[in-house]
Amino acid sequence: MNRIKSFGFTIVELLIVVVVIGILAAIVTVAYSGITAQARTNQASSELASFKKAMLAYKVVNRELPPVGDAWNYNTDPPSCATINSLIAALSGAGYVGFSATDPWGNCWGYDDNDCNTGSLGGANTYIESVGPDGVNGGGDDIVLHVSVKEATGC
Ligand SMILES: [Ca+2]
Ligand SMILES: [Ca+2]
Repeated sequence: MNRIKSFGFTIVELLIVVVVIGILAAIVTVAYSGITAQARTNQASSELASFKKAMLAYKVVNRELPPVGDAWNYNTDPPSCATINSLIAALSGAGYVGFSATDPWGNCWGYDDNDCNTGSLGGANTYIESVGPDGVNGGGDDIVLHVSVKEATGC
């Protein structure tokens, strides 16, 4: 066997060590990315729950989810930032602050308000959502939170 004089290992032994280190590094990388993805999903759910809490508190005072007397829908894919920024401004004006316009993947939250709407949009759900890791609407990874379910009356 050819031995490297200073270490006493064969080339084959060194190659095996390198391959084992590579496999371990790959396992750690995959495990870490899975943990990161789950953490982001949990963060998105937590932030959506915070939005919902503030929105329902807003409704107690204003008798309607923002905006009053109109319908907001993000209408684009991924969601435009204008709608969520308007929601954040409305909540901020009512004293509910600290909300980010973007989800953990850097896309703006989608917000579709139908609360208290009349006409064709009357009685539809109001929801706020993240389009998820894929950055587009749908695909099975969206995180959607209904804020108010079919409240078209009593507003
Ligand atoms: Ca409304
Ligand atoms: Ca998606």
